[in-house]
Amino acid sequence: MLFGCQAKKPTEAPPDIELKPAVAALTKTGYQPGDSVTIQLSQPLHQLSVFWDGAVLLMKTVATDSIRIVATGNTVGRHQLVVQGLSANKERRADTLSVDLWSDVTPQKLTYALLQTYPHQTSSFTQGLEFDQGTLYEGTGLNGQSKLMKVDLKTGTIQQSVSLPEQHFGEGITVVGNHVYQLTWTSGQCFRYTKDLVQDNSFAYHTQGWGLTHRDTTLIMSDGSNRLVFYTPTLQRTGELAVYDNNGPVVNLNELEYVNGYVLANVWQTNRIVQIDLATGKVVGELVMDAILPAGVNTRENVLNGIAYRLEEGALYVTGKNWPSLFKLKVNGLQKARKGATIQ
Ligand SMILES: [Ca+2]
Repeated sequence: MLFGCQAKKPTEAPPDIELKPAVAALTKTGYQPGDSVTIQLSQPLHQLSVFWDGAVLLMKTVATDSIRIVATGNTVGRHQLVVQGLSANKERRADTLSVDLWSDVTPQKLTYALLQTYPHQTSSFTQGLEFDQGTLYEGTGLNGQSKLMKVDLKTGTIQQSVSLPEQHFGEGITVVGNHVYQLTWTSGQCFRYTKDLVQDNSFAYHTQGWGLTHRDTTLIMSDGSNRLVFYTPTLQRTGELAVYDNNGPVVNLNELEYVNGYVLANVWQTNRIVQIDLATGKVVGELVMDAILPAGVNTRENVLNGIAYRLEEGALYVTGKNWPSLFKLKVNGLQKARKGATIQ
């Protein structure tokens, strides 16, 4: 024997544990509201019940090989499906399955016109962009280079700035009331500043920090997934919203901008900005920005990552990491407010 030790007996399951095979399975996990969902059964089940998020959806005296249900509800995201019943020898069998409900909306392609091109500092690794009362704020990233700045729109020059300590990688920013908030990528720290850019507080959170915007006094944060997470101004988490389009979850949501009941998010490593309905999590519109990408910039590396809406003009300002330009756009359809949009 190779190591001179005795061969062990094969491990045997204790006789009182019986491994029960799965009784129910789905042919796929992503559906749209109203889709028919086929649940395949590995054995006939008697007195069968199907529960959708804890509520009875279907009851049958007996089912042999498969059953069909309809994916219910208008809320995108993960739903729980429980299938239970009795086997031929009257033993209880149950399986818990997950159904991902995608959006049933095909995003509308939003058209836009380029109104103006402004200079942008190519040294700015843009992570956040927002207007507040006519002032343009920009947050930048990278360790040792992260800043919060006020920027002169017309010249691109930095009017005022504060640097983050080297260990922090700056991310999204937003202005709520008299304060500016700035996320960090992996430090779990959100810094709060006065509008004179003096840091006066910091708050902890427990995800990565990517993009930041707000609606009223609710902070809305992205973390690289397909979630938007809601916080109070002292970073108490109050809820979240899963974001889906008609092709599945939309991950890598990055810089954010709240506009008229929707959140605009640029999707990391794409030239796409999605318009998310805050009431449902569905992507209802999208902007494809290829037409304005600055020449000579590798936008795989130096991605589009700065969106700021100026309400008084109804104009959207867009830039990217180390881009030489900042663009002012008129986006058709953005001015129309969504009625009854609520944050869950
Ligand atoms: Ca923004």
